[in-house]
Amino acid sequence: NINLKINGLDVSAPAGSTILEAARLAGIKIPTLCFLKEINEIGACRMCIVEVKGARNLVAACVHPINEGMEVYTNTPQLIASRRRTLQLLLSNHDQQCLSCVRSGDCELQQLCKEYGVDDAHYYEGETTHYELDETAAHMVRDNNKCILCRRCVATCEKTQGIGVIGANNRGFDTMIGSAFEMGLGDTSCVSCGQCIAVCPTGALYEKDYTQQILDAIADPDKYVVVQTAPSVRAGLGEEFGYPMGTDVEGKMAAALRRVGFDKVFDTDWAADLTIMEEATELLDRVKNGGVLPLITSCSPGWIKYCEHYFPDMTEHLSSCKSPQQMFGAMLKTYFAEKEGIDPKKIVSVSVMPCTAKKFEIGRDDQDAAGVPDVDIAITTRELARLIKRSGIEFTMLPDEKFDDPMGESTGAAVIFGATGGVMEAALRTAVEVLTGEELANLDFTDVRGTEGVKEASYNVAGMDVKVAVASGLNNARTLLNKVKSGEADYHFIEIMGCPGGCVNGGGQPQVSGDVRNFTDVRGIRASVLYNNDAAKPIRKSHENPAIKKLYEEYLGEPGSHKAHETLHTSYVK
Ligand code: HC0
Repeated sequence: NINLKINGLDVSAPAGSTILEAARLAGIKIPTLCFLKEINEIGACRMCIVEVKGARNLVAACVHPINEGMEVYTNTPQLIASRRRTLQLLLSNHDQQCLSCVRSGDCELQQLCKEYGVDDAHYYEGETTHYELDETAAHMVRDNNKCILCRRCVATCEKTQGIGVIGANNRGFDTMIGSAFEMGLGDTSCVSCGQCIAVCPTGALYEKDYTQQILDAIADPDKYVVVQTAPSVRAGLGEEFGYPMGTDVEGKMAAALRRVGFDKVFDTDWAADLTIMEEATELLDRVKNGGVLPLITSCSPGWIKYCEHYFPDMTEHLSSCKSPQQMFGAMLKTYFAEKEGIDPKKIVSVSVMPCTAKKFEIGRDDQDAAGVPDVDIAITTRELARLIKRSGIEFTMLPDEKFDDPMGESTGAAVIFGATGGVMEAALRTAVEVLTGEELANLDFTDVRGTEGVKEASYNVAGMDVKVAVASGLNNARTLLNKVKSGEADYHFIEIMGCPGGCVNGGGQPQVSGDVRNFTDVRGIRASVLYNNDAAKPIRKSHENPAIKKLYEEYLGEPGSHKAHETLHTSYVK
């Protein structure tokens, strides 16, 4: 360890730590705006500047390493004045429409202005920039009038996702974040993952909000409005209501949705079990009949779009299964509608997802099993929180309630879909039992758990070595796909999720400010909710879900049947 003094206190921190990290260990907060650990370590915003005894200039704590005997000061009057000036300068070219801003209350710039006593006065006269909103993408809006040029979004798009469709255009005062040739985001090969929104400190990036359309549909007596909730929403939503990260709010969420006024409160998890039935059947079919291997999962729409744009020669590896979101919508408007005698045209199918790419997915071709869209409106976890608040519901006072039948019944295999490796584990639980004809003694495939970007495992099943791999985050996906392409790896089955850590860390989940995110295992903590939820379930294998068995008996026949293919499968574009 290295010994130093911070604000006169003796501090000891591991060698290689930055001043920011050492201060954090000592319980001293140094403000940051641009810093994102391992992604955006550029020391550009100058909020984290500190004094180091003997140094000629102020240094950026986020990138400056500690040394033995160093003396650091983090809160001198000079530093506070400097940070105030930085904030005043940022505000001098910021639209300051805080009241109407989607981030008001959890904006990192607003928070720092409050802490440093910087108000909305106009500190500097002079020219300001004005930008049109970019609303060209299906899933989000870019408002450069609120951008502080921190470049977190740029770094995330390029490094985490390996995409890089946004960057700094122009120089000096005219610098703005945008796409090449100032194209609209919707005209680029952006995959709609929303990871840029998740890291934005201000209201410059936000999802297209559909909460009002849902309230309008609910108020319309001619509409039958049904909601489904993705696995990861229950693991994130609580954060919007003050619960600690890692709180499972499944029961309160179901209660809230009922009080918002949905006619049925169903669960995407039901359709995740259905996906496993179809996908395991497809895998076994490809293995037995010499089909294209490896089979790659198709439930993450950001990943699908990425594959179509960047690896078009690999789309034949993709499972033909629609995602659980879309399978749910397809069964809602065919099976459920027929069973209940409801005209599918009257049904408004709403999904709540931790994902922004789901807004894009609902508009893809061939996602309309009943001749109308499988899903009409996809909202994020954040929008759901707004919907609940706008409906005057005291979330924390709600009882725990259950989902409705039949499309609310699910197994432990389904809920883990939201964590990287979860779809793989769920598929293995079913495929292994089908292949061997025997019950698994242990359902936990721990090799594919955990938040590492790429995981590999091999299982001997009925005398055959089944090789699997799991990747999350698209830069990791690229690494894995290149290994497959070059022949270096010969997997049978691959799970890919577009967001690092899987859906629990999706672009539609509650935003986590930089000063928390940089020091917290957000993915692991949220994933633990799903694994605990799984462990507590009486049924933990998709093929044992009674509601899914009934669906096959009453409607679809066998997994992989003609009817299943018509309603639950799709194709891809190159
Ligand atoms: Fe996911 Fe899904 S698990 S993509 O990660 O497969 O968004 O949570 O809903 O569709 O089930 C997201 C999460 C889902 C789907 C499911 C899958």
